[in-house]
Amino acid sequence: MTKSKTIIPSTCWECSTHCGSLVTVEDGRVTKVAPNPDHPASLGAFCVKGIRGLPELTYHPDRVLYPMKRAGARGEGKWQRLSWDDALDEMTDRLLKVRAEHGPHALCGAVSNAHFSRGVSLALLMRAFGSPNWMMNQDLCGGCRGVSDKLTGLAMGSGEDIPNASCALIVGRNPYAADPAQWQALKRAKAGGARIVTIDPARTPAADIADLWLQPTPGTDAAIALAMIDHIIKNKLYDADFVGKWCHGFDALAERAAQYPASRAADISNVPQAHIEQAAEMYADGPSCFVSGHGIDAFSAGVQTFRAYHALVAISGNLDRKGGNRRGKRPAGFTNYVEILHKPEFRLPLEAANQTIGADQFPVWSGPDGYQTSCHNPSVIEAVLTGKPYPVRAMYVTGVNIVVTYPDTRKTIAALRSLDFFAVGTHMMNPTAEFADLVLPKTTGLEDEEVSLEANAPCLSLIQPAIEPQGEARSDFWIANEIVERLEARGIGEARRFFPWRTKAEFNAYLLGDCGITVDDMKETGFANFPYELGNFEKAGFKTKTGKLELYSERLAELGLDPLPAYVPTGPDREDEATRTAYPLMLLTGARERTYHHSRFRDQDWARKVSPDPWLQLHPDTADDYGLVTDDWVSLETARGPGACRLKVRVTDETLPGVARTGMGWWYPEAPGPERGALDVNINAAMRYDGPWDPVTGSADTRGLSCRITKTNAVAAAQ
Ligand SMILES: Nc1nc2c(c(=O)[nH]1)N[C@H]1C(S)=C(S)[C@@H](COP(=O)(O)OP(=O)(O)OC[C@H]3O[C@@H](n4cnc5c(=O)[nH]c(N)nc54)[C@H](O)[C@@H]3O)O[C@H]1N2
Ligand SMILES: Nc1nc2c(c(=O)[nH]1)N[C@H]1C(S)=C(S)[C@@H](COP(=O)(O)OP(=O)(O)OC[C@H]3O[C@@H](n4cnc5c(=O)[nH]c(N)nc54)[C@H](O)[C@@H]3O)O[C@H]1N2
Ligand code: SF4
Ligand SMILES: [Mo]
Repeated sequence: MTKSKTIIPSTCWECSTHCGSLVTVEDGRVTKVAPNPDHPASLGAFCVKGIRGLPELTYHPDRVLYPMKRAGARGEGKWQRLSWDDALDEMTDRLLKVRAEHGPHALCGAVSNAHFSRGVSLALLMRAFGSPNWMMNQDLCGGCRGVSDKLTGLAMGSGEDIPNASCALIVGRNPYAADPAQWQALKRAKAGGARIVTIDPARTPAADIADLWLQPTPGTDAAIALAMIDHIIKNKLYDADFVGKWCHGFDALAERAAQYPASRAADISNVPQAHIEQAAEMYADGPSCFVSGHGIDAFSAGVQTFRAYHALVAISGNLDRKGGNRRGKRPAGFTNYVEILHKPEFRLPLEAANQTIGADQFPVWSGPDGYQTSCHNPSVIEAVLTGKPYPVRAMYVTGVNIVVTYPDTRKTIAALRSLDFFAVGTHMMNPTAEFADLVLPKTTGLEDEEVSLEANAPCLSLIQPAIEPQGEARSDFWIANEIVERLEARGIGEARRFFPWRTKAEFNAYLLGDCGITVDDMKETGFANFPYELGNFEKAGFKTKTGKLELYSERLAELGLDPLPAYVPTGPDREDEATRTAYPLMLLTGARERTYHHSRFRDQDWARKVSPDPWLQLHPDTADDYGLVTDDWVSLETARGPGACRLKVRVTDETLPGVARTGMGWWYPEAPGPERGALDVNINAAMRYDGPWDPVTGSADTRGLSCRITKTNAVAAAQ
């Protein structure tokens, strides 16, 4: 007989969609996670990762529930349980020892992003030790979009107002797999008569529902965007009033775009000229929103590609109007996570901050003036291995599986193996945690409280703890605070300056400030709406040097970089003839699957039943050339790559001939440690991280690489 049953409105934080959830708790145990149809951003959208992945992670029999210390050699898989007090004392002392020997900069943190409290907690903890160094994986994710958005002055993030759009331009985004709320909104808009234009080399569901699908050669999107701009300008389809009032550098942009007439872009991209012109006309006949994704981000021309699309948004007047792309909204008095990192009171002295690894080469990305103040990751890995520009000897990695998700797995492992001290916060043992000296158990999204500002409603969301943490799991915030307490106890009083909150409740109250909404206000529904104004450009302004939207970027000009959007050839276009012949296919990585979140849930049976192995899509003509059929295994190598990766062929005309398209994040929890398949089925084992890099963000190419495949008879190690 059930004694108690409650339904708690919360928010799923397994991905950045942040769907509103309803969590059923019976007798202290979560028995169901379901969508919250009332949530203003997700509107009832949800996915299997929230329904199954999160509860199964929380109750997984192999979950890390206690702090553990390495009992054998590094990576040997021998562990010894220890108390939190001992774990935290040891971590503090080991980090202080490295600091004493090599200076504060020898400490570095790593986290996935700064969208939750864990990013801020980690970055501020490093600052409490005096180190400006922390890594996040945005260079591999949405960093090029973020930086272009900032440089241009749009401040819109994604901000798509799909429900009110007459046209949605979807570029390099697979919302069917990546974002159920966005996908639902697009399907609704389509049913309501909106037109969809999709630009993707693969035939995704978003291409299937499109009124016009452009299938470009990967990496050529900037040429298409510039041609669309050219067509729009030449046919006077732009918003002249908006441009006159708010844009800087229109004539220079027009001149640049004129170098890319649709006929030239057609040659570059292999998309028919008429389709490029049609796409321009459909987008110009707005209101239109720009729906962008990872397919044009995270590569060595990512910022310029986004600059071209962002210029299109600006000149068409689709910024911050109904049906366009909304600028970031928030209730007055609310502080967002990333802002904390830029506030003077939480900053290290400038001389220390200037030493952030990467700040000299990528000042718009790294260091005090950088996007999120974090490091350039590949330069950190290099610093660990070479001691240049200075030694990095200790790391604390939490909520990111860098062995699997950073390119060049062997190099990452070599770096981790060489550290003096390495701690990992995680829920499950994964290939990164396997190399740790200390493993700390983290709370899941069913056990923690978090406040979040949602771009897509806009609204505030609350993640409510539905249950007590399993075992001795603790939040990243709690861990950071405990270490800061120990620093104070060891006489490092200034540490507290960077971490003035002692509880998560205090921290959340700080975020909410005097915005008029409290955590209690959100407990009943899981969210709170707030009023906002559209198109308030006079009041909100543009945070650029000229105070206008910079089609011509003064900051890029100052840095000696191209101030105007440009098409920069990447991938095979940069290779010599011999390399192109030896590596004749073009590799696309990162295709999302509904079942997994990057490297997560590989340890859940239901997910492995749906998708047991990493696949490689090949066009039937390409498969024929190699004599391959679906379910054959191949070994894939990239030009000058560090190794091979095994993938299972899937023959499909969804992808272009000559293109090899795969996902990311594969490892086999059941395979032998410490790598657990990370050097076998993980695409990053076959990829480089040492450039070419985007000149602004330092992003390496996660797609568009020249590669070759050979049939292999070896079956998966795990089978
Ligand atoms: N289920 C699930 N959802 C997720 C995630 C997950 O792991 N699993 N991860 C989340 C995260 S962090 C991210 S960053 C997003 C990523 O999700 P998306 O933003 O959708 O990115 P991708 O799936 O990498 O690529 C999107 C599309 O870009 C196309 N593409 C590849 N190269 C090019 C190109 O050169 N030009 C153009 N126009 N298109 C190209 C690909 O074919 C693909 O269909 O998903 C988020 N949502
Ligand atoms: N070659 C290639 N590499 C890529 C990409 C690509 O497309 N191609 N994509 C890049 C992108 S866009 C991204 S965002 C990164 C992702 O890289 P990661 O952030 O490393 O990926 P995840 O597997 O999502 O997260 C890893 C760890 O996060 C921890 N974690 C923290 N909080 C939570 C939580 O609340 N729930 C759960 N379940 N786990 C949590 C878990 O311990 C998990 O092991 O990879 C990047 N790497
Ligand atoms: S899309 Fe899925 S994983 Fe992401 S927040 Fe929504 S339910 Fe959670
Ligand atoms: Mo991402």
